[in-house]
Amino acid sequence: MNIDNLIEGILNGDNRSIARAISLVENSDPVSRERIIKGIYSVGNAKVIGITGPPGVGKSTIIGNIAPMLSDYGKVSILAVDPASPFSGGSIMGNRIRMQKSLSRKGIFMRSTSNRLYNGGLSEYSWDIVKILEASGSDFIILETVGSGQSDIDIMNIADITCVILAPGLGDEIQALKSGIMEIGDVFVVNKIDREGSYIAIKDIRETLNLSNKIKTPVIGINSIDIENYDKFLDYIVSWNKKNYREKYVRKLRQIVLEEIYNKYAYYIDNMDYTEDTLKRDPYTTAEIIIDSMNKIIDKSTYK
Ligand SMILES: Nc1nc2c(ncn2[C@@H]2O[C@H](COP(=O)(O)OP(=O)(O)OP(=O)(O)O)[C@@H](O)[C@H]2O)c(=O)[nH]1
Ligand SMILES: [Mg+2]
Repeated sequence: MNIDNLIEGILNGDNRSIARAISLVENSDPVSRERIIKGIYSVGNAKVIGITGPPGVGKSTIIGNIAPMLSDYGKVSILAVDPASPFSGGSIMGNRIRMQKSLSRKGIFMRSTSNRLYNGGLSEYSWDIVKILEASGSDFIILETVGSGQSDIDIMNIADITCVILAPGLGDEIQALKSGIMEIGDVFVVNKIDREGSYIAIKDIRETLNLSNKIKTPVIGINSIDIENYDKFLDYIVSWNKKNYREKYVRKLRQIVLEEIYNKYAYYIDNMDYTEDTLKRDPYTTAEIIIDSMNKIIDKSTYK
C-alpha cells in the first residue's frame, strides 16, 4: 500500500489503514515511520490515559468496562502492550479476542503491541502509535501496560493521566510502594473491592501518599465484576486536563536525535582510520577528540 493512501486512510479514521500503519511503525521501518508521522502530525486533542499496575489486578477488565463508558464522550482507542513473558499467552489472547469483538461493535479500535524489543516497558514506538490513533480522530486513547520499572517512566512520558491499578491481597500494595509506582500515579484505583482486605489496602495507600505529600491524589475503590463505583473514576478521567506537552515533545525529540546520532557515529567509529598512534592512546582521550568535533557541529544558533 502506498504511504499517501495510508495517511489519507488514517485521517479518515479507516481502521484497516490505522492497523497497517501501526504494523509499519512497530516493524521499525524508519522510512515509512517518518513519512507517516510527518503526514499525519498535528497537535491533536486526544486525552491519553495510562492504565498500569502489577499483573492480574484487573487492568484489562477495567479497560473493557470504562472504554464503552468513555465512548459517550468521544471516540475511544485502546493500545494494550503485551508483557514480554511467553507464558499464559494463550489465555490472554482468548480474552483479548472476546473483548476486541465486543468493543469493535461500539466503534472502539483496539490493538495490542509487543514490548519484546524494549526493556520491559512500553514499545519504543508507542509515541508514534499514539500519534496515529490521535490523527485518526480518537478523543481518548487508553494504554495498558504492566507496571515494572522502565514502563512506569515510559507511561508518564506518553500519558496525560496515569492510573495506577492495585488490588487487595497478593501483597500488591506493598510491592507497589516499594517499586516507585506511587510516584507516577495521578489517580490510584483499588480494584476488586468485593474481596477481603480492600479497605485496608485503600487505607495503606492513602497513608503512603500522605507521607510523600501527595495528599490530594485520589484513591478510588472499585469492583469491576459488578461495576461498582465507576462513576467517580470516570468523572476523574473525563475532567482531567492534558499536561506536560513540552516534556513529551522534548523526550520524543531526544529519542529521534539520539537514535540518528547513535547510528551515524557508531558506523563512523567502527570505520575510522586507526593508526598505530591512535591505538596507543587511551580511548578516553580519543573519545574526547571525537566529541569535541561533534560539539563544533552542535551550534545553538543553527536550530530553532
Ligand atoms: N473478584 C474480582 N475479580 C476481578 C475484578 N476485576 C477483575 N477480576 C478478575 O481478575 C483476573 C485478572 O483480570 P485482568 O483484567 O486480566 O487483569 P490484568 O491486570 O489486565 O492482567 P495482566 O494484563 O495479565 O497483567 C480476571 O480473572 C478477572 O476476571 C474485580 O473487581 N473483582
Ligand atoms: Mg491485561
